[in-house]
Amino acid sequence: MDIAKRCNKNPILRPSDLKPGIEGMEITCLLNPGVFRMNGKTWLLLRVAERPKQIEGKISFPVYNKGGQIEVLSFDKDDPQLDASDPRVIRYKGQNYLTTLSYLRLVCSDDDVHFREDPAYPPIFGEGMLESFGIEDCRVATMEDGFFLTYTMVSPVAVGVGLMVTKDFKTYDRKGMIFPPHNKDCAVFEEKINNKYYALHRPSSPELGGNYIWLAESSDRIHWGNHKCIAATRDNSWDSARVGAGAAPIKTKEGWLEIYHGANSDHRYCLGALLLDLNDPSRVLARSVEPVMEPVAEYEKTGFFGNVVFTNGQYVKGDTVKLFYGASDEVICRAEFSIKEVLNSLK
Ligand code: MAN
Repeated sequence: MDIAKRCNKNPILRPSDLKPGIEGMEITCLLNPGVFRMNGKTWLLLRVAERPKQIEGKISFPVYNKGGQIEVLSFDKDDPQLDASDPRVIRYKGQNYLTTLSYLRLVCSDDDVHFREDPAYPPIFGEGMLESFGIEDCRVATMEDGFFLTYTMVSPVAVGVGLMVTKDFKTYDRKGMIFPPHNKDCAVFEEKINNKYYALHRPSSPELGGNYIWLAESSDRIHWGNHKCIAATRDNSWDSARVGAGAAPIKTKEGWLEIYHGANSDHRYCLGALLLDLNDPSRVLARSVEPVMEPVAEYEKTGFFGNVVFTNGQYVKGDTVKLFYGASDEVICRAEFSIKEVLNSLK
């Protein structure tokens, strides 16, 4: 059952709405924004994915080299050593590469439909070897002492979770990798529970286990421990292959409500909900049997990588979750959920 109310202006942002941020590149995709409210406006921290204009018979994409400069790698499409069956990631001689380079870019809006850039807020690019394939899918936790940004660091050696802290989105304190590989989809709870910080994260365990949602605790948000698996994939279900947290859990009277993504083996990405105990978030009180949102709109079914609705950003106004999401790994959309309706769907 799909209980999302989609914005009738969707998609609200497309690659052609912005100018490329890296010289010589095109914007291929806009994806999965982090969301926060600041100065009475809604802000999206977009993941912008770029690559050079593609030439017939070749696959070319940018990476950062050891000196931190952009370098373009190029492969022949008919090279027998190349596996280019996935538009997002290719394999050549045993090494994986991303087909685009992602960085983060801020846009803001007064009406949640028309977004614009403000030159006072510069883009955030990957830095250093652990981000040489880019940075992606940033969650923004709005906390008493600043904004805590958790994002995916991608490089030839790892996919892991990085943390940056900012008070103004003009300067950033980079804390490095807080969850080592393979890990992504990290959402920090926006307040302490019994004097501890909590975060959801998604390690991958290829031999035993899989791509499951875990909970961790911390006293400083940099060092995390007491990890517990709270949601595994479910056989023969819409979330049979991978699950991962969306944005920071929403505090409700009935528990922490988390909107998460799940995919099956066909890489069809839907959203569902988890309800966690207010005092002990490792206790799962309820979980969606059916998705609360599925890729059903045309822009969710076709695009750079079709059949995807993926979220890692929202804000709450009364009973409404204003959810922003990436559709088909290409365009940015908005939908609303009634918290009451989501909670009822869990009963
Ligand atoms: C997966 C997809 C890609 C992403 C990489 C690295 O292949 O989610 O979009 O770029 O992982 O995180």
